[in-house]
Amino acid sequence: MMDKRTSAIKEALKVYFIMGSTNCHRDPVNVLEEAIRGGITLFQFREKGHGCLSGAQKKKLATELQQLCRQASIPFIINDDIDLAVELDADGVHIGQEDEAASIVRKRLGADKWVGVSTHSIEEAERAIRDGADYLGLGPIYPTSSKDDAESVKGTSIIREFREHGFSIPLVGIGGITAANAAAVMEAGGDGVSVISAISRSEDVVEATIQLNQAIHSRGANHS
Ligand code: TZP
Ligand code: ICP
Ligand code: MG
Repeated sequence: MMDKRTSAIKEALKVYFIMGSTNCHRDPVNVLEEAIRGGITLFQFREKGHGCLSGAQKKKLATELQQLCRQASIPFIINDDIDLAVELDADGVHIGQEDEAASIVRKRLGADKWVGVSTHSIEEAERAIRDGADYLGLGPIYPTSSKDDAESVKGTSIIREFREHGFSIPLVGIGGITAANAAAVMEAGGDGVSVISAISRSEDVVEATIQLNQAIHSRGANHS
């Protein structure tokens, strides 16, 4: 039997929306509102890239987005910024290989918060799990234009390899995922899909989110 924490995380990873002000053509608050209406299951505030906010402005936007998540009972994760996560009492942090070790993040956040780690190899994953990660982000699965320093494209085979290796930790795919290719991520053994542009750049955010939800529940997706 899977413990309650793990099943809650797997459930939350299904439609994982990541966004910051630089990913939106319009007010990020409206974008998140619509994404919530469309049925996202988890949100990550990732304020990065050219022209991104910092200091008080970053904190203000984070607070507004967190408020929306709270109203909708959607967990609110912060990318990289552990200080901000502690200050706002966020539900968790997502870090990459170039950030603080997961063990340090875990100590700072406490046992109840969720710690996600981006990993690109079995070795990185073994370390992240040892260090107390709750879930792993795997990618880029497909080509992406949302991350300048993205690693090489991995395909869905990285998810399959992790499962074949025996990892039971929650896994989410990232990078170039859309409603058209999301089912393949689930079929390979993913617990969900995380997306930036498929939602943030969509003309119709509610509809795009509904489509992603349908895709991960479609035939061919993993129902285990
Ligand atoms: N990490 C790996 S790929 C990526 C991140 C943050 C960007 C994903 O954005 P998109 O627009 O869903 O490809
Ligand atoms: N995976 C996830 C879930 N979030 C990220 N910011 C990332 C990889 C780089
Ligand atoms: Mg990082």
